[in-house]
Amino acid sequence: MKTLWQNCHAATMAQGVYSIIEDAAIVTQGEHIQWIGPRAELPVGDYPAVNDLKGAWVTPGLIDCHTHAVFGGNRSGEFEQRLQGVSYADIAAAGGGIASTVRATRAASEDELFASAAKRLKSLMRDGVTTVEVKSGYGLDLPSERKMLRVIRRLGAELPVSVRSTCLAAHALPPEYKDRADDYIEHICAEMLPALAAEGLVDAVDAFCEYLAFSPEQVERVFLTAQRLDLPVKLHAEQLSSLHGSSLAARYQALSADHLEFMTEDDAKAMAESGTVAVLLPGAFYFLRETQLPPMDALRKHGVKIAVASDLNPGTSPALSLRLMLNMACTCLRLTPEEALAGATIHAAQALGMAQTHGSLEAGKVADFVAWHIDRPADLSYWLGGDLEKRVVRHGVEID
Ligand code: DI6
Ligand code: FE
Repeated sequence: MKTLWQNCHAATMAQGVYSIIEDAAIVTQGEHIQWIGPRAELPVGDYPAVNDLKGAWVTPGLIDCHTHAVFGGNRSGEFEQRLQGVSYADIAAAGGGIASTVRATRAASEDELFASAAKRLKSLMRDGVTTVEVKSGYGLDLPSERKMLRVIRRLGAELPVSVRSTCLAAHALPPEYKDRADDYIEHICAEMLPALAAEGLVDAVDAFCEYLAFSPEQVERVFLTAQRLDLPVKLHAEQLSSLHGSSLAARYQALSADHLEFMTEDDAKAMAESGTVAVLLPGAFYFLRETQLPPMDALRKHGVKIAVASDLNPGTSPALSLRLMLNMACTCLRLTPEEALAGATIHAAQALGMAQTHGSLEAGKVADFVAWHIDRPADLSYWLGGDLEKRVVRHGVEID
């Protein structure tokens, strides 16, 4: 069915900039954009369905390219403890932190995990998110990682949002492998990844490269396994210290390296050469009250594509609004609103290996877009959350 959407302006985000079309028209055919341009140039033809967007600004559907939205339990009690002066390390030593989320996630049923994650995704979707990546990584054994990944697949099947699933088995050391990190990595490479990939549950493989998680050598073994399984890789790198995980990621043509506060200029050069996207996570930066900023000048100088994501997780970024993250990316990390919007559209699509089909308003791409009743595109990173009036179209069909 051919549909015309008009009486709008478009920030198409083609080439990673606003690429504004004033008084635009969009023609969708089924799930795809068939034509977009100035209304004055609209091809003459028969448009059986016409939508008046009443002067709205149309952007690509937002893409949250880094979340841990599936988890059991809740860590707001730890948040209170931390504010009373108990350190993250003390909480972890007392069995809290990631370990407590792992216990709660292992104990939860698939239905329970689905129900709680669906609520979180619906919150993101109220912000115009039409594509979201979700990671495993709170199961840390084969049955529990499988359970998380199955929930992630089910979210994509049952909610009107496109979901990419990333296996983050190398997130933390499970208690049964205490002091045996290399053995756990071996288990991931020999058993977990091959089984989960064979079950079709994995779109990409991620790891946490950090002194309190896994070393670059251990991460490289996971990457080699992913390569053998023909799966793209991503990496949590340079969040708390500089181990040059982002350069390692670049050597493996990673889709993205994420966090990056402690990366160096050489890391940025390597990422630019491999086309690895820099995913910035201002929610974690804010929630942990970090002070080390990612090297924005080096990223820009070398032309690294920059994305912005929520990192939605119970420990370091309980973020339920991607637009709030855009504001924080501008306020805390010094992005421009244009860079921030590119970070939640076309560059986020690239961080998921979806840039051929998603992330910008161009003929031939999937018709995922949002018509916002705002004055200017910068409003999307200006307001601190809230519920902006809008219409959301996914795969050419309006959703509520
Ligand atoms: N980096 C983080 O900040 C989180 N995971 C990661 O790889 C921490 C997740 C948690 O505390 O639950
Ligand atoms: Fe993360």
